[in-house]
Amino acid sequence: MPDYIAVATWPFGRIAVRAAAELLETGAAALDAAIAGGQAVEDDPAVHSVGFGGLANRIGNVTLDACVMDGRTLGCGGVAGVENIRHVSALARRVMEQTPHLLLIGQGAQQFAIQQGFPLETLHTAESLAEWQKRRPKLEPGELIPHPAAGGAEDHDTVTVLCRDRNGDLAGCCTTSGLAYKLPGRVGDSPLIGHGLYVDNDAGAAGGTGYGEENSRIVGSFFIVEKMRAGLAAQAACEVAAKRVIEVARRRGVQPARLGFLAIDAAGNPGSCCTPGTNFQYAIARPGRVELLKAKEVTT
Ligand code: SD4
Repeated sequence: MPDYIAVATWPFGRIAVRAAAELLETGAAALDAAIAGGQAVEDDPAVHSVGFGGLANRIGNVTLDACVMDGRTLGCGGVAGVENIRHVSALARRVMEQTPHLLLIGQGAQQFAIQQGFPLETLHTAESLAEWQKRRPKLEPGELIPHPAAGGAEDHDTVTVLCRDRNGDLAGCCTTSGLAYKLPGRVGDSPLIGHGLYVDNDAGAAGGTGYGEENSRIVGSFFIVEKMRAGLAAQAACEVAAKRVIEVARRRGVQPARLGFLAIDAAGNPGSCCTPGTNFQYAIARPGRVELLKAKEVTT
């Protein structure tokens, strides 16, 4: 029986991989474990960029994005721009399992959640409201959003959880409140299959975190999984993706955005990489140990 592995983005990924490992330890499926990991972070009000207590948009609303994917079947589902529903990873799973669709957004996603028995609740905490009041950008008329490379890491942090279970199956979950102070209606990479997350048992699993527009431009997670399918190790595949982000930024004459990539190959070997200045760390759980590791930063 192969050992399990769970990896998750950022230091708060430790919360996710601990929850995932608890299930994987008992022989649970990778999909259940990945969603349990995402949900543990959604529930933590101290994590200001995911779920309850998440970062608000330009007009002060917390709107959540999430997706899930099952590497056995390529089953997947996502939700975007969802207000007042905390467990959006579980909701994305319902989209996958209970509808013929892949992505529900905004009010439609919220109505579906209510039909599925999810409670409506405020996602703000006293702290998240105060933070929004204090830090919301004071923009000139017509000015939209600060340049991607300018946003501090505290303005965008998604939890992406990738798991391989004892059966050798892969699955993943990606959940976030998205970019802080985003324009109302903005959808990032996180709820989009292939962008924020992609998983295929035959090739590997990958996820991204950071400035979503720049990840979407290269369809980062799909890109990494396809590199693994072509024979690259998870680490090499993440490095190729980070280099591609840098190349594309050069072509566009802009600074590379802060982006981190995380992957596991079909055999469960992990890899990670980030663009300059991202300071990307990720958590990893294997039987009996949880570690926090620093991702390699690619410069050329
Ligand atoms: C987004 N990728 O909405 C998300 C935000 C984020 O680390 O990751 N952050 O663009």
